[in-house]
Amino acid sequence: MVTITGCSSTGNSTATEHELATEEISTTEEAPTAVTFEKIEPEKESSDTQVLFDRFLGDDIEALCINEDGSTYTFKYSELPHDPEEWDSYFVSDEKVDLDNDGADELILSGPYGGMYLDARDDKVYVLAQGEGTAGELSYVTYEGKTIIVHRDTSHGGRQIYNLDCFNGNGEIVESFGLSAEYWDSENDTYDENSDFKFKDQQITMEEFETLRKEIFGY
Ligand SMILES: [Ca+2]
Repeated sequence: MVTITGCSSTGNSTATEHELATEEISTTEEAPTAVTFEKIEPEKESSDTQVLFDRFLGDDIEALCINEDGSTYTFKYSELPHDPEEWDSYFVSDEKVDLDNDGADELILSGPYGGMYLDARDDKVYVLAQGEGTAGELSYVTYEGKTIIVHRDTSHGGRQIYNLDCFNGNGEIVESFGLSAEYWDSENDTYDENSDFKFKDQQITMEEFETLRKEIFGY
């Protein structure tokens, strides 16, 4: 039996309702000509969140991290390593991305294993996701119109595993799924047609795996 080392990134799949997808559209016969998505007052939201991020970066407030087991811890920005000579240091990235699909950009810190994503809500700053080791490298992709947070385990032998989590603006995972190839017994450490490929817990073929990897990750 083989055990995957390192952190599991997506143990929590409790919230699986497709809230974002199902919350829509009351049908009216006379369809309006203009679509009015932009009216969700993002201005105020983004300025409020930026104030919270600035307060965190200024050490005025702490960030709160909620672990998968429900335990929590807080930390100040100054408590993270910031030595440019050290590989495990954190720095503010100038990337602006709405990582949880709520209309406001998150704060991205570059750092070890992909760094850390911070979300501001309810007058607090939360860790939305962070790099969890070489078996849980953090990144994000856009897939089917949503920003999806990825933890990948692709730098070790025997497997290529991607865990994908779609968050909502409350820090909840609304959809969690995986894409993987496993080839633990492969002598040259590559997969072939007989390897074990899965997408969303379903067995798929090598060709389907490669098509999905290309579609989601671009390679
Ligand atoms: Ca957001």
